[in-house]
Amino acid sequence: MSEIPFYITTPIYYVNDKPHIGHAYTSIACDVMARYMRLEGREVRFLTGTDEHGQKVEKSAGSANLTPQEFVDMVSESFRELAGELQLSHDDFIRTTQPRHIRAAQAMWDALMAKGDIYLGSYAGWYSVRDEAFYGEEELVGGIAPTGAPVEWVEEPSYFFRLSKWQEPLLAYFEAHPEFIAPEARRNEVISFVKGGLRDLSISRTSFLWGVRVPNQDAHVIYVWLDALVNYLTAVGYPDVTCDLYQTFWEHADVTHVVGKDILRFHAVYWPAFLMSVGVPLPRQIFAHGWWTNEGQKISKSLGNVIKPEQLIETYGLDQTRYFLLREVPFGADGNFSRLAMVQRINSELANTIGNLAQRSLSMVQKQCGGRVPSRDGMVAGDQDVLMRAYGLQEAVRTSLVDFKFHAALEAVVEVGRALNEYIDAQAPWVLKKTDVSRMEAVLYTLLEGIRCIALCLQPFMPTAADKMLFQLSVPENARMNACVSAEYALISGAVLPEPEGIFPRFQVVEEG
Ligand code: ME8
Repeated sequence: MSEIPFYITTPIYYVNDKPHIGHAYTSIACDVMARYMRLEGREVRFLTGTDEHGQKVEKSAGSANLTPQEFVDMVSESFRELAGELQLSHDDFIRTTQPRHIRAAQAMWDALMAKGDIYLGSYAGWYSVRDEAFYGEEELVGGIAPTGAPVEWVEEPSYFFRLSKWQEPLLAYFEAHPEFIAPEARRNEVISFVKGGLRDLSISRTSFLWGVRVPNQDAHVIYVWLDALVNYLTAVGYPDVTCDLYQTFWEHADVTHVVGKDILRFHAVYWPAFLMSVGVPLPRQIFAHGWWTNEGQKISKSLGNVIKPEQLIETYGLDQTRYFLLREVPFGADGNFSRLAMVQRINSELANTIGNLAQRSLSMVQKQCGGRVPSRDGMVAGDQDVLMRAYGLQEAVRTSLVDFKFHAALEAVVEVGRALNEYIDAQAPWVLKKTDVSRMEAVLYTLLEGIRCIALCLQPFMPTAADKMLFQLSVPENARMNACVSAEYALISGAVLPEPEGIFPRFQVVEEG
């Protein structure tokens, strides 16, 4: 087990619009990792928050007839509420309009300037407000950005960052740290982008005001991406690099930024270049996950098919929503959201496999064993084999999560659930109760112990349901770490168990339309 502190971040979300399923997805993934690492016994810090400056936000505030400050206060609050609804276990929620961040962004500017990496020039080129990104003429496809966003011609005085100077150091870094950008396919894309040549980057704007002022240059605001990326440092105390928070969670930590593939370039090229310039250590990893579509279509406000996380939670339950999003699609790949797929996953894996197993086993223990953990005296080698599979989950989940393979970790857990269902059918404890009570008890003990391992492994994914399962098994709070998925922490025969209750209800498929 690694003793190195773990710092994980979501992107900070733009407050131009309300949160949707895409934001929920990234946040849930980070939450699962944060919870998992805490259960590993590591020191963890988990950051999320909102990106509140820039032209896009300024325009949205104007359309809403609010001042930018009123607007960002309102929308940022809806992201904070979402964090609560998703039961995120974040340690901090950062807003780029906070004084601590303005100070950090300006300090970063000063540091880049002191290194001689900023110069004054003028920008003439294409800009997309929707992407908050500059595009070269050759990148445009039929007059619009490669992302499909409209662009406008911009000519204004601007400060530049000497990004071109960092092309070779970046390539050398990628080569020396193959884990820096994941998954592999994304890493290759970034490498070919950097090999294609890096132009210096415009890092200030003069045509609007809603941003962090460039120190001593009131006409300029800092480019929103430079401002935004610094948030990860602000939240650990930058520019005070001697403080405990910075020392623990930046200088000596595994820092992981989880982002959608849309914003990988900013994180894997610009961000490390800024950090190299000022001599701040680089994060350990940038993981870019895939993109969700809705019933096969791009999710967009104009198509009117935005999926609101709170509606999913209301209909299917929070744990079920968290489970589906991470189970359905490998984390680096694109995914398609469909209600049918969601109901099928919930019914087959949660209700039929895990819920049913727990319900069957626990209610039999309640009736046949007086509501106490049964005796293991009658156990045979076959039961031990079943338990070894369950204990093997500790390692299976660990190796999957190290690579962000949430779906594989959950598959391993469900697989043990299926094996236990086969075991219960084959052993038929309802027959043994008449023929061999000692064997019946041993079988029920094996089942409960297997369910305990499943519940422990599900904690980061489905905190409420896992807690209910562990409560029903009378597993104390201090025996719920990942290391407890082992024989050493096995249930103790005779321990009193509460009345069992169903955990995962089945869903009826309701025809829509
Ligand atoms: O880009 N599928 O903020 P943003 C999967 N402020 N993930 C999705 C998604 C989808 N359909 N839609 C959004 C910004 N996301 C900047 C970030 S960080 C220093 C600044 C998720 O509000 C995904 O994580 O546009 C994506 O990267 C992020 O939301 C973009 O959020």
